[in-house]
Order: sequence, then C-alpha cells, then structure tokens
Amino acid sequence: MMRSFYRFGLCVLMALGSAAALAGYAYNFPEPVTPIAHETLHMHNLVMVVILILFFLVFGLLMYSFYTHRKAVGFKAVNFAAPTSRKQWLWVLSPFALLFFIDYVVFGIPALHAVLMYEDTKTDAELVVKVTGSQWLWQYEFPAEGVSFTSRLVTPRAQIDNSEAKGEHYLLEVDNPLVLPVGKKVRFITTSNDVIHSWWVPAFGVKRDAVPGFLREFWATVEKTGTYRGQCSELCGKEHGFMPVVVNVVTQEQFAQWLASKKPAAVKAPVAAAAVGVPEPTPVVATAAPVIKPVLLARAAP
Ligand SMILES: [Cu+2]
Repeated sequence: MMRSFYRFGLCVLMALGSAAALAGYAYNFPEPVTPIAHETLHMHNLVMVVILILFFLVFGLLMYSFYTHRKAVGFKAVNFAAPTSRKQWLWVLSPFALLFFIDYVVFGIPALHAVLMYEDTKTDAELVVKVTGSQWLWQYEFPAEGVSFTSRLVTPRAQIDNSEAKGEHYLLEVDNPLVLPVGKKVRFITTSNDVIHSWWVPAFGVKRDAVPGFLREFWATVEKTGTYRGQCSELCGKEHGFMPVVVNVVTQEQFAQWLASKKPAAVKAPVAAAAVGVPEPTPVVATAAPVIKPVLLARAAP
C-alpha cells in the first residue's frame, strides 16, 4: 500500500514539474526586467515553494493517517476535547510555532526587504518622469528637461469594431511611446487630471495608481532594451481599455537623441487622435498640472 501511495505522490510531483517547465513565462510572470520585478518574482517563487511543501506535507500526513488508522483494520477513535499530555501539547503548538516562524521570518524578512526596496524611489535616481492619467490617454513629462507629450491609442477603430482583422499589438499600441534609457534609475511620479487611473507595465513589476490631487511614486531601472507594453489598470470610464502604456527602452545615446528631438516637438499639439477614431479627450496642455493642494503636496512628496 505504501508503495502505491509513494507512486501516486511521485506522479503528482512529476505532472506538476512538467507543467511548470512547459509553462515558461507564458503562464507565469512576464520576464522580469527591473530589480523590482526580479524581487517580486523571487518573493512569489519563495512563497509558492514553501506553501507547496507544506501542502504536500500536511495532506500527505492526513491521507496517510486516514488510511492507516481506518476503522476497517480495527482502529478505534480516541475521544478527547483538549490536549492532555505533553506530547499532545507538542502536536498542538509545534505547527503554530512553525507557521509563525515561516510567516515572520522565512517570508517576513524578504518581504520587508522587498517593500523597503520598492519604496526607495530617490536613491541614485537619474531621471524623473511625471505620468499623468487622463480620460483616456497618458501624459508624460520630463520636468528637468522641459519635455512633455501625450501618448494615446493608435489601434484603428475598424479593428475595435471587428470590421478588420486585429493587429499583433491590438489595443497595446500608441502614437508616442515613453522612451527610457536602459540601466538608469528612473523615478516616476504619477497623478491624474480627472479620475483614478493606474500605470502598469507587467515586465517592470510596477503598477501605481494615478490619483487626482495626489502625487504617488515608484521607480524602475530597466535592464534590457526593448519595447514593453502595459495598460491602465484602474477602471476609469468607458475607454479604460483604450489607454495602453508603451515604453521603448533604448541605449543612453538613443535616449539623448530622442529627448533632443522631443524638445521642439513638445510644444506642438498632440496629433493622430482623429485618425484613430477615439473621441478627442479634454485637451491636455503641455504644462498642465492637476490642482494640488499644498498640504497634499507636502505630505506626498517630502
Ligand atoms: Cu485609466
């Protein structure tokens, strides 16, 4: 009997193992490209492994106990309401102690490390990008460089209305992607012009609400060049699904070129909205900032 029990356990483990191997990143987190994304994936894997071990341990013991001590082979149930012996107290308290240790030490210390890391937006930050959510587009601003532009969906209306085949980056393509230099710590500040939006790029491991009247922060140091896509992830109105985020991460030289090219262009009005068929949203002036009460500013950005 024990042999078939072990065999069954082995089959389950092998099935799980092969599934995990096949899944790659398609069913998992996207490939992490920032320290925050790495840290998040590490925390996720740590918790996953520990709870899987606990799961198999607890249910294995349970099943073994049920089977071995079944009535059919003559076992009689013991009847007691509370632990009476030192051994029983040990059985009661040791799982409690183990779970306490796992929660506060095995998970707690790395989680604390991760949270402190997430919140450290200022140390060694080389660039500040202000992200303003607006129904239904994103406005990006490099305050120190005086560059500001809007970024909005370019997926043709025909694709949205199903009268045309959907493209590769359906609903995840914009006219002006945000461009960032690779390997530089970028401090992001989010806010909103109207309702709550949320700026989210899964590969960066960051998602921050853009709240009107508040400034919220996060940071990202992108380790690999490439195009990264995300979406607004806070239900913000009828075109919530039509305000994607696209970030092009390029070399330092390409970034400097792009920034220089953006400077004169930044004063021009945003284009392409009409071509896209997206209704013209409330105009966003390049220098427009939400009205933020001084008291809120002082609290949010010390
Ligand atoms: Cu939104």
